[in-house]
Amino acid sequence: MAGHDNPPSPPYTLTKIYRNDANDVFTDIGAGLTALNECSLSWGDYDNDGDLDLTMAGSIGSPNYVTKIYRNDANGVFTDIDADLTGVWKCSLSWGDYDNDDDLDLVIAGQWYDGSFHGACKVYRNNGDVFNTPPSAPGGLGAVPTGDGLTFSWSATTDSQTPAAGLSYNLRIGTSSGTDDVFAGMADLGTGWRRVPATGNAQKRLSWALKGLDTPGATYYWSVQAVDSALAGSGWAAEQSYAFPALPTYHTLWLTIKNPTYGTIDIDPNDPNWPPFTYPEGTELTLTAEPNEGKKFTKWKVWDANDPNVFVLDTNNPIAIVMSADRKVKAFFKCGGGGIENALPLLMAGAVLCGYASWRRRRRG
Ligand SMILES: [Ca+2]
Ligand SMILES: [Ca+2]
Ligand SMILES: [Ca+2]
Ligand SMILES: [Ca+2]
Repeated sequence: MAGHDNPPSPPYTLTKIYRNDANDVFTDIGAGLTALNECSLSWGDYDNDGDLDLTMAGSIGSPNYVTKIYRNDANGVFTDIDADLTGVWKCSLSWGDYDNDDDLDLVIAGQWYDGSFHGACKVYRNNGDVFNTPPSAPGGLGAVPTGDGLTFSWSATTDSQTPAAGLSYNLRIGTSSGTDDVFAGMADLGTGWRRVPATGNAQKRLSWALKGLDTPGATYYWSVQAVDSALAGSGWAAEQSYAFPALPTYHTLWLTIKNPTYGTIDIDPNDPNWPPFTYPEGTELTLTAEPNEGKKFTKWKVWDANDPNVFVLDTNNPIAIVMSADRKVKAFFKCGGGGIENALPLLMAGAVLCGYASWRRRRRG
């Protein structure tokens, strides 16, 4: 951090590095950096030795402005390399390998002064002779459904320059193989070449739970890459996919009755006219009755076909039933007075219709 403080006595500006010591403890490492105001800072491993170096620009007391690169010499020592850069304030700066030669170059923009103020926007090419190589692709990929989404995980990987703890990870997810239309990786889908000079979207995570990825019938194709401290991306790990089972969403079953008082629906798993499925435990089954020909809905009676002792009587329409076990169900609804008929679950020409019921089921998270 850098900028203007407001203590009772000087110095009024400061630039500090706070080391994250975990558990919300941050410790000033006393890096001895030039104090700046109206400034900007950016980390990047310009010398490809695997540690993050620091560039900074700003005012050291207007109208004196500097732009500096501090090389990270480990153990909290940062050395000003006296790079010959235009000093600017009210500025912005950023690392990126614009010429694709595997070292980080620098872009700066801001205001400089030579008796009057001028704007500057410059790209500085890094002419060093130590070059970065990309990390190895992560392995150990896995995805499991969790709540209303998927949790993706992978194993840490390695890099020839950046220590494993300094690597970040970048996830992509698509609805077909080789795409990232669900969650963009902002990297070439074939090679992993990074289109943005940035750490990976998963940062240092080795697993990431993303909500909203639970569409029945959808298959999600995904991969992950590692990004090193010079912002180079590895190739993509071998693509994985996770498929949610397709669920039939609606069945409209016409009820026929001889005496137009009651209707029945009977899901027979052996009946080729109806999907031969069992409703799995946890499924929410919604039954909607649509009485026909002036009849009035009055009551549901729903059996568990596996256990005739389990049934639901309900006068609400629709009703929702959560399967307490894997079950086949059998339902009747009443739309008038009289006795129950043993009707067939098929639309039969010439039969009198009481109405129809629609079934809808969905997975519960
Ligand atoms: Ca470095
Ligand atoms: Ca470069
Ligand atoms: Ca270069
Ligand atoms: Ca590297």
